Amino acid sequence: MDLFSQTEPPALPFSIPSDFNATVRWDEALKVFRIDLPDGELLFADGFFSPTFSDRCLAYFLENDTYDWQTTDWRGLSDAQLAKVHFRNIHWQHDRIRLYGKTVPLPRLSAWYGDPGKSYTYSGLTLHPHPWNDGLRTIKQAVEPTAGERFNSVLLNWYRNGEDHMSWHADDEPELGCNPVIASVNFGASRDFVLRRTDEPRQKIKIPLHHGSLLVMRGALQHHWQHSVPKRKRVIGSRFNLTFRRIV
Ligand SMILES: O=C(O)CCC(=O)C(=O)O
Repeated sequence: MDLFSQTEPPALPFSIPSDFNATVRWDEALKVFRIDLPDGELLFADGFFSPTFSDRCLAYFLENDTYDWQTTDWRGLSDAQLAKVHFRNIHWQHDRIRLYGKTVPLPRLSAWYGDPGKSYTYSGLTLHPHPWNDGLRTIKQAVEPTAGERFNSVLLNWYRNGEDHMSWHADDEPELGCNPVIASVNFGASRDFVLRRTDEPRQKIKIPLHHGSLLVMRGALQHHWQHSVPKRKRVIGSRFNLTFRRIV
C-alpha cells in the first residue's frame, strides 16, 4: 500500500442545478458535505447513523402493544384504530388543520418532544412538548456536535407510506429565531426532500434522504428557500423524519 496515497473525497450523491452556483466540499473532520447555496447552507451525510443504530430506531418509533410494527399497513388503519394503539416510546398523534374552510387530517402523523415550556405553533396548531426520552436524547446528542447547535426540541414526522407527504413551506416561525439551525434525521423508507428558492420556484434541488442520513439547514435558508416532501406512490414502507430545533 502506498502510505502517501490520499483517499479521494466522496462525491455528492445528488446533483444541484448549476444555475444555483452552489459550492460543495467534503468536510473530512465532520464527515459531511458542506453545501453553500446562495442565501443558505446545508450539511449532508448519507450514512450518518450506522445501519444497526438506524434499524433500532425504526423499532423504537413503532413498538406497540397491538400490531406487528414491521408488517402492518399503518395507513390502512382508521384514526379510531390508531387511537387505541399504545406506542411504547413515542406519543404519535394525527393532527387536523383548517384548510380552505375545512378541517382535514394532516397527511402524516407527528409528535413534539422538548424541554419544558418549548411549545411550537405551525399551520394553526400549537404543540406542547412531551418530555425527552432516552432514545430521542441519544439521537439529539449524536447530531449536536455536527450541527453546531444545542437543540431543545424535536418534531417527529411519520410518513406511513408514499401517500403521506409534506407540502411546500419554510421553517420560519418566530419562535425558531432569525436564522435557525435545523438538523433533519431520517430513518426507514427513502424519500425525496425537495428545495426551491422562494423567488424562483421552478428550479429545484432534489435530495434523496436515506435510512440513517442527516441534513442540516442553516444560515438564511428559511428566508429564501422552501422545502417539501412530495408523494411517492411506489413507496410502501414507513419513513421517520426528526427535525431537531432550538426554540428561542
Ligand atoms: O420530512 C422531512 O424531511 C421534512 C420535514 C419538515 O419539513 C418539517 O418538519 O418542517
